[in-house]
Amino acid sequence: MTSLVARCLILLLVQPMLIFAWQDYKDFKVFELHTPQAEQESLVRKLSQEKPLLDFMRSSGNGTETSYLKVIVPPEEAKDLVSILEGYHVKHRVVIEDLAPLVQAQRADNLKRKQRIQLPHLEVLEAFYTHSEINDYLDTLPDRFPKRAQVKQFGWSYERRPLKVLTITNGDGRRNKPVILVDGTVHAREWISPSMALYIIQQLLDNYVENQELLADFDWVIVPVVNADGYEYTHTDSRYWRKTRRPTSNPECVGTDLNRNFGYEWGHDEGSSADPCEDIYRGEQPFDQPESQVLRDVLLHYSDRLTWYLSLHSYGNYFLLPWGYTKDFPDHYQDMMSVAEAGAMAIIHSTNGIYTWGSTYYVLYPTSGDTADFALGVANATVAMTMELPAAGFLGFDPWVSHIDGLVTESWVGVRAMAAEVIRRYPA
Ligand code: 0X9
Ligand code: ZN
Repeated sequence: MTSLVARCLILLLVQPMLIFAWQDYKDFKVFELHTPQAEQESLVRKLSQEKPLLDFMRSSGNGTETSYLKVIVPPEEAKDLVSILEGYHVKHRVVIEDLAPLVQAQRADNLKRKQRIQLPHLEVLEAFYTHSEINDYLDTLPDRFPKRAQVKQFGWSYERRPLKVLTITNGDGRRNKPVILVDGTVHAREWISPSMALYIIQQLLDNYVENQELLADFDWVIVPVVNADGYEYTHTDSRYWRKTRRPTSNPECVGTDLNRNFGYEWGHDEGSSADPCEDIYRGEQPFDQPESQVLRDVLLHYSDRLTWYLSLHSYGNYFLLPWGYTKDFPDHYQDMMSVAEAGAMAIIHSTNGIYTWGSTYYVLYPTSGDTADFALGVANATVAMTMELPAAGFLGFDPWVSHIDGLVTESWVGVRAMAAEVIRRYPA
C-alpha cells in the first residue's frame, strides 16, 4: 500500500516534467526580415550577439518569397527586436503570431499516424520516425536481405546514441566496388532528409528489380541520421533545432553546426561563426563533435573508392557543389555540374520541379568547414554535392506527413538520374 502511494506521488511529480519537456512555442512569433541575401550573414551575426534567444531559420530559400530570412522570437523578446530592427532600418513583418498550435497540430498528426505502423518495420511515406526507430529498422535489414544489406556502427553521438551506417550491394560478392555515399540529417530540423534517406534505402532494397543497374558496379553506403542528438531533440523538445546538443563555452547556447565543423578550410569567418550562439557556430576545433568525427571516419574509410558523395538537406531546391569556402572553382567542376544538371533535368521533366545548381559560394552563400568541401578536398570524392530538398510546411523545414510522398518521389527521380549519370561517366 505504501509503495502504491509512493508510486502515485512519484507519478504526480514526474508528470508535469514530462509535459513541460516539450517546448510548446506558446506565443512564439515568426518574423520575416526583408534583407538582401548579401547582408544576411552580418545581420544575423549582430542580432545573435544582442539576442541569443532568437532562432534564425537561415536556409537556402530560393526565389522571392522563401528567400526572406525568418526568425522565431520568444514572446518576451518581440518588442525589443522590433526596435532593434527599426534602428537598423530592416523591413520586417510578423508572419506567424503564435507558433504553438501549428507545431502541436503537426506533432499530433504524426503521432496519430504512427499508431497504425507495425514497428520496427517503417512505412516511409506514412510518418516521420525518431532516431531510435530508424536504428531499429536498419537492424532488421540484414535479416531480411542477408546477401545485400550490412549494418555497421561507426561510433556514438555526444549523448551516446549509436550512429549506424548501412551498406547496400547487389549481393554478387564482388568486393571493393566504387561507392555512392549518402548522408542525411546533418541538420536536426530538416525532417525530410531522414525520410529521403529511408526512401532511397527502400528503393534499393525492396524495389531492387527496378533499380538493379544502380547497384551492378557500385555499392551504396547510407547514413540516415548523422546528428542523432539534435534530431531526437526536435522530436522531444524543440522542433526547430539545427545544431548538435553538446554544450559550448557559453552556458546560454548549446550546440555546434556540424556543417561548419569539418576539417577542410575550417575556421573562416566568412561562412562560419566562432560565436556559440549562432546557428553556424563551427566549434572550438575542427571535428570537436563526435558526430562529425563519425562521418569523417566513414568518408575516409571509403576515400579510395568514393565516386559520389551526396548530403541530403532542406530546403531550397539546390544541387550545391564545392567549394563553399571560396569563390574559386575546384578541378572537374564542369563534370560535377553535368551530374547536377542530369538531376535537375530529370526532375523538371517529371514534376516541373525547378532546381538551381552550381557552386555553393555563388548560388547560395559562403560556407566553411562543411561536409561536401571535406568530401572533395580530403576524402577524394569524384563528385561531392549537397542536395537541398524543397520547402514545405510553415517554415520550410516542417512538411506535413501528407507532403512526404510528393517530396521523396520527386527527389528520387533526381537522385536516380544523377546516380545513372555518375555510373555512365565514371564506369567501374
Ligand atoms: O548552410 C548549410 O549548411 C547548407 N544549407 S542549409 O539550409 N541546409 O543549412 C548548405 C551547405 C552547402 N555547402 C556545400 N555544398 N559545400
Ligand atoms: Zn541543412
